[in-house]
Amino acid sequence: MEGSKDVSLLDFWASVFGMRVRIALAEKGINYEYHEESLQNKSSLLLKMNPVHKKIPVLIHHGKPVCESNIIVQYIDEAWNDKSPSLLPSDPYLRAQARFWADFVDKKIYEGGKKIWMTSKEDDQEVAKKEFVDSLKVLEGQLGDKPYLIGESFGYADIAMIPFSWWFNTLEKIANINFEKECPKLVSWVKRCMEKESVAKTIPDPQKFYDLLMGRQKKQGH
Ligand code: GS8
Repeated sequence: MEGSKDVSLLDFWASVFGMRVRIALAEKGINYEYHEESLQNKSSLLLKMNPVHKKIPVLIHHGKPVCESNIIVQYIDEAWNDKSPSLLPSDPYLRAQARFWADFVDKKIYEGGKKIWMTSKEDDQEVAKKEFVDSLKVLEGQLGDKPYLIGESFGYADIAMIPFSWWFNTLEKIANINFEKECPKLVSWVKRCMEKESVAKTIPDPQKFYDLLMGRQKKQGH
């Protein structure tokens, strides 16, 4: 039996990337030691374990680091392949599909969402908002009438995307996006995912994202 000392996670509570890893570990029922990092004052352990990017999350298994959230989730699935559920499908084509959509989330949803509050000009914000909503609609097209992004079970692509739903409430307030109207099936998918304990206990209260963003903007003088 592996003790929790063999597995540690360097993370930051508000990180959507860290949340992916926390959800995957919870899905597999893996015990681990959680280390909260300060991103303004990174620990020497983080700098040693992720010297390339110096970013969280980092999973440390038997003293060896694994970096980059989506890579960590794949590692968890492979290193604990004896534990159910499998996060990636067994069919190679479906595995490729799952990876494609997780990559889409990084490129379009993360980048697109961030742009909405990073751009100060109103016109640019409108463009960013449209791009973001369009990307959500593309994702909703992939979902179709399936319960989860790749099929019948919650897995890798869902784990890549679900942490971003933490932003929705704030984007409704600051950018006037009506998610229920724009992408109702995706909203139902969020609710379905939230019924999983692994997800519900990982995604913080939406108000906390609003407070974080407002605090940050105040500091930057917006
Ligand atoms: C992104 C991790 C990341 O941006 C992944 O793990 O998927 N592609 C990576 N981590 C941020 C915190 S979350 O916004 C981070 O550690 N930033 C510290 C820094 O940039 O110095």
